[in-house]
Amino acid sequence: MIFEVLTIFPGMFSSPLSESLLKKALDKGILEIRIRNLRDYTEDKHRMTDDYPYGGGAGMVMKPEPVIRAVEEIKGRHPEARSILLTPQGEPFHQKVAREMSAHPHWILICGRYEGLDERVRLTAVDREISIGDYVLTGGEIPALVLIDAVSRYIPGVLGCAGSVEEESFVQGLLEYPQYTRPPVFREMAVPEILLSGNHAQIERWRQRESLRRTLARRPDLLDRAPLSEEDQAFLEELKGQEK
Ligand code: 9D3
Repeated sequence: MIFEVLTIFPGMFSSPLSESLLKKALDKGILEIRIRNLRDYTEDKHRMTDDYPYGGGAGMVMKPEPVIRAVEEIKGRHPEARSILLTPQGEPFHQKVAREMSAHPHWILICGRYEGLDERVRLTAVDREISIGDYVLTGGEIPALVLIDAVSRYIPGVLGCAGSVEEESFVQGLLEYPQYTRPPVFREMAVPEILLSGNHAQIERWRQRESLRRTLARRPDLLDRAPLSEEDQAFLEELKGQEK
């Protein structure tokens, strides 16, 4: 999978991509990330990427030419590449979007800065617009890293064999159950007996119930969409009855 990132802050990508699983995927060659400095696509002597907004107002707007030049150059060489603009006005980013993106081999990620981007960039060079959530950031660089991280997990060979992507409880629509490791007692807090029992059927049942308990307490909205068995539903009703 190839990600081409268009940014005026290429330095923001160095350390996140030089650690952990993404670094390993880059080293293995199953992931390729090309960070492109938008200043390199300017043609004026000051290499300007922003300008004043027509109609006035605070802040600056990203000029259209460098971004459009960069996207067209990449698409000229790679006609299958698709472009995404990271913007607060975009479609909300979810696991489903990450999974869909993983089916396509070549992405161009456009990181906005300043107060926004000249509208003609959207019209000419943007295939999709994505936001990572309802909070205000300083630009699209961190959102681009979030996309790369979430999508790369779907590339075969990125995760260890331990965690098959689809197995995770979040993907099944519930929050994860509590995890424990040694020591068996820490500051008088004991690991739940059931986890030491070796009874795998009982452990599975306990974990499922803890997932349901947590999801009901913290993210009840997820329960509307989660695939729930008769037993799950009965347990949730039992929990709801215990309130007050
Ligand atoms: C002037 C009004 N601002 C809205 C409160 C405009 C604005 C433009 C650009 C505010 C923030 C940004 C920078 N953010 C992004 O480029 C961005 C973003 C975000 O801020 N939140 C969630 N997802 C994303 S994706 C790109």
